[in-house]
Amino acid sequence: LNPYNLSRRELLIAGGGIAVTNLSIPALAVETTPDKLGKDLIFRTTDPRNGEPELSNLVKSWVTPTKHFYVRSHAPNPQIDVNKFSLTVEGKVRTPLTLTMNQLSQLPRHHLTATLTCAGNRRVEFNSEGKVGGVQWAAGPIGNAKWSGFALADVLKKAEILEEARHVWFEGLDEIQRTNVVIPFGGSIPIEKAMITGPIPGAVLADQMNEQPLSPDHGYPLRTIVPGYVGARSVKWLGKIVVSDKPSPNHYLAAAYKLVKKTDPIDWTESGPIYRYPINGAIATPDAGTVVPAGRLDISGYVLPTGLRDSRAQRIEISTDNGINWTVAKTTGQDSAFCWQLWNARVKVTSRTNSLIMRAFDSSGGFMPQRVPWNAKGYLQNSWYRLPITVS
Ligand SMILES: Nc1nc2c(c(=O)[nH]1)N[C@H]1C(S)=C(S)[C@@H](COP(=O)(O)O)O[C@H]1N2
Ligand SMILES: [Mo]
Repeated sequence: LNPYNLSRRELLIAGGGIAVTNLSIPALAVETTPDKLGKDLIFRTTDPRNGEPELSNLVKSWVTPTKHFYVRSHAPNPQIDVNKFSLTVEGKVRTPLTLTMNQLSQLPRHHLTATLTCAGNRRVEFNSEGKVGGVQWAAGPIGNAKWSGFALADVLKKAEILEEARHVWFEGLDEIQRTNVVIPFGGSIPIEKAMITGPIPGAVLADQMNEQPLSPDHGYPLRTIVPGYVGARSVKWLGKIVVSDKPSPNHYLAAAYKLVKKTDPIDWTESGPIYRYPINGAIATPDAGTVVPAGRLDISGYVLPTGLRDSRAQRIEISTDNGINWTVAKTTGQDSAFCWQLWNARVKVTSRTNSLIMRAFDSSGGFMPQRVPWNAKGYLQNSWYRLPITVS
């Protein structure tokens, strides 16, 4: 009855055997104090910093406050002196560039709200079929923030890309210790995505999050934001852009972030890198393991439609009887491109209810399937979200 790998302490907080008597009040959020870097998260690892918010905190607002926005880092935050900082643009370009923050600021500024989600969101749910590697994420490594910065396309136009350009590589200024080498985090996106202009560019070089300069955890002073793609493509502490005819050879594009079954090298070669994220969602309140009386129960959560410009959440459904009957939930946030939606529903639970199930559909044909095949790295877990509860 504990598929979310919650610690005993978290379970006590979640249920504690205390019946929730006032059904209109969702389970109480845990009041905690932000850490030195302003984060109010459950840290799965502290060095490097990997933390996700309590789910009840996550769905309090459509725009996620920075203190409740997950952090996923592969190495300690690099210390960057913004006065010495510059972004290099090289490779298949006519005019290689070195841009200071001041020079970048000459470009037109773009503001957009977009959801970032880790490909490992809900990873722990795979463990019942076989332990998966990586940070043991529940459903919290996702957030919707206001980003501000410069269109990657504007920078690439300035650099004048050559005919043979096919991919744009990003390289961070962090130093990740792998077995025998130290490497930066990196990745790439296809040139077609990189060159998209307009109000929501294909990629943004962001220097602000939620109307503040980026915090050290989120990539200060500059990061990529790639709407519609898994978080790993949004490289933090961005130091270098390379235009190439090939995808990035960086480990985090060429090897990690693939759906593989085993240690078979054929599997790794056959499967391509993950770019776009599929639809996903979760029930955020009440907490897993909550004890409730039979009757009406208010629940809430989030849904993220497929990472396509025109995809919107279409139908969010809840079942209290293991998927026989479904109740349609109401959305409560904004319908905006590349953004999640929040939802709530009032359902009826009976003494036979042992879990709540959530699934969703989007306008681009995406849906949360009943099951997804296990993969060794635990990526893209977007099956029906099951929340165990006890009806007293
Ligand atoms: N330089 C750098 N960029 C990075 C990472 C990293 O470890 N180093 N992690 C990536 C991953 S896996 C995710 S999910 C997002 C998380 O962004 P956040 O920490 O701002 O939430 O950043 C991506 N960009
Ligand atoms: Mo991630």
